[in-house]
Amino acid sequence: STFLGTSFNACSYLLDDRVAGGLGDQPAIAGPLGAFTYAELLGKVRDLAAGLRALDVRPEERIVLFMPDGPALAATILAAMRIGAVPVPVSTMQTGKELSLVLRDSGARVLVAGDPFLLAAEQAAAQSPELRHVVVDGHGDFTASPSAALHRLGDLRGDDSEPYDTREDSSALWLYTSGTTGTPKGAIHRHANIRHVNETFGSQVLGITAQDRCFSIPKLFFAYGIGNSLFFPFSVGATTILDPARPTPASVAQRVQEDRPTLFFAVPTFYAALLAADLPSELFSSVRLAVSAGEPLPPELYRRFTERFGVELIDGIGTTEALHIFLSNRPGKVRPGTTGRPVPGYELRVVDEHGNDVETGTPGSLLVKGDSIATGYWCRTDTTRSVFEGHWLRTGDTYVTDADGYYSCLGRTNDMLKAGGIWVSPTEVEARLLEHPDVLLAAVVGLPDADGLDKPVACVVPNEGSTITADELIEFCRAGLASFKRPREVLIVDKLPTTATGKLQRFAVREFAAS
Ligand code: 3SK
Repeated sequence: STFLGTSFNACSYLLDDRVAGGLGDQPAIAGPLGAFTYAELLGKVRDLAAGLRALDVRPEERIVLFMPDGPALAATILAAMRIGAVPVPVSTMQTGKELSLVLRDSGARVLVAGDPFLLAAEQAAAQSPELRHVVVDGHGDFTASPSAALHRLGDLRGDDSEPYDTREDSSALWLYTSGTTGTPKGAIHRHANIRHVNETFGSQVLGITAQDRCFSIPKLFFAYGIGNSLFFPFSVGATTILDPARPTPASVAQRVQEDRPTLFFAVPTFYAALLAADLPSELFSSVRLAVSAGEPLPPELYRRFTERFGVELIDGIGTTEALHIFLSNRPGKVRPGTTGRPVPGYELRVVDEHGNDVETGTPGSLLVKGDSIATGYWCRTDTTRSVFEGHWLRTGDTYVTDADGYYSCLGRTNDMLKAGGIWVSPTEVEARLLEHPDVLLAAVVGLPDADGLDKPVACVVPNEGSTITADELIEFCRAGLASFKRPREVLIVDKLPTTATGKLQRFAVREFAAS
């Protein structure tokens, strides 16, 4: 009935349809945690779906997934979608405290946690009174929280033949992001959003086919990663290479040599790390196309990577709120130092502070419209209303276009920064520094490193008489924050630049720290 909207379930579309279309024997997943054909994966997903239903998980209920990349995480995401529940894959770089905030914010009653992240999961579960079930993947010990029953993922099974009748507009996936404002918030994605990113970037920019093998450095808990490693390959019957390892040039080189990807995805910081490592120039000979996103790719990195490894590299930009890339260079038509042109299926605008379109060559705020835009943030009405304007999403980036229609990023419109393609809130790092008894004032800004990529740098005013050192403060941040948020440099100063009303002048901090 039109009253209920059009039926569409992302799990059936990504998995059942491949098996029904004759690709059951095609490899769906490769990598160190196991290989699965599409038919085998569907069997696993049905088991998990039945097991989750047996735990009384209802449609629309959130299930937080704190797991490494591998078949278990992919299958659990799909199983949750299959029963109309909402998978919330979250960063495994989080501390137990950060995870507990997400558990409480999302109202999840079920947490699925995998080795080797059980300790942080245990701490989080102990602080999350609404949790009813913790499902553990792996053999590690886990002390259940007072409110939650403990289960093993391998024991979840049953016969779940039919996917739940979700609609195009039903919630399919939440992704937590601290972009745009600094506080983590859950962006709500519909089942239909997943189809849209496949039909746009996946099909029209990557040109993905069943012969492709995708390998993404960003993990499945990132919007960038879940598109690269799950949505694009499964939309055509291609293979995804899932690696639980924390990526280093050595671990990636091994994975590439063993699993021979054809599509490779990373962020500029990782391309810089690959170039700095001693790797054979033929390492990427199986790769037909490399993709960069997360932060702008400096033209020098583009040149060095393409010359050294002989692989085309396209730079694009997406946001968690748009689910994937909506502006991108195209293979064979790259203009280094730009983010390329709009991906078909998206409209872009560059506007001034009054919301009027600016002329070509004039900087303005970038807005995007397309069918993969999130419906909003969970329980953040004010922020939702300022970031989502009708059909348009405010990206928070300042852009300029040229006469040929290429877009170039000039930076963020606010103070947020990205390190290694991941959002870092300066205020969160400052708050951590201020927890140190020797710190009086702190200001954090993003400054380019030797490769031209932004990293957090702090200016700190210590308390009188303190002999605290920069290294001690960096270690203090590493201990209390996800490690990528730690300042890479701390400058000890006598005072911070402020306005007459005492407001921090972040631009002046940036100028000072850069000098
Ligand atoms: O940061 C990006 O450029 C990005 C790309 C794809 C999907 C999601 C994001 C945040």
